[in-house]
Amino acid sequence: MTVVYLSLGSNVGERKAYLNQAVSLLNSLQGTRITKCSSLYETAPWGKIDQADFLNLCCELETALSPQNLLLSCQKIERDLGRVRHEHWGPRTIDIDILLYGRSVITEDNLQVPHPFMTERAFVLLPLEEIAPHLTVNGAELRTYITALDSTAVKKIDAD
Ligand code: PH2
Ligand code: MG
Ligand code: MG
Repeated sequence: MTVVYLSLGSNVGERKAYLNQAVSLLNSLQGTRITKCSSLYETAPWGKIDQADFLNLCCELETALSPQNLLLSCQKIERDLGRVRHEHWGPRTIDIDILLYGRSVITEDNLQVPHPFMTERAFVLLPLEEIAPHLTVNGAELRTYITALDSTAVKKIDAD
């Protein structure tokens, strides 16, 4: 079993429902179980800023799936939840990104781990720090990256 961290985001339609459904579908993948899930975070769009705000979360899971099979499974869940790929970094019902796969470093055409932008994105680092405060990425603690970023547009939503 490998411990994996994922980032999930939605900025179209019933955002919270899409995230909940995605987490539940991830938990039912073969040989996979969700072990931690962060709070929801309301976040301003990053990168391509002329689109609606996102809800983001991070989760931890244990899986027997290989990185490529986990990627295929995440892409199938994205399709099943109505994701249509229009434009790079554009609006989406659900996006599931593999952040970390154990301590593996993966540099394949369709999969880079650690996720190449994770250390620049407060919408990834804050929920990730909530569930895994002691993680290090590329040799540095999450806090080190967070301190260097503007996280004012990443707001934790209280559970209801
Ligand atoms: N995802 C992106 C691009 N920009 N911004 C926020 N706040 N949240 C996201 O999940 C996000 C983004 C590409 O996947
Ligand atoms: Mg993404
Ligand atoms: Mg993605």
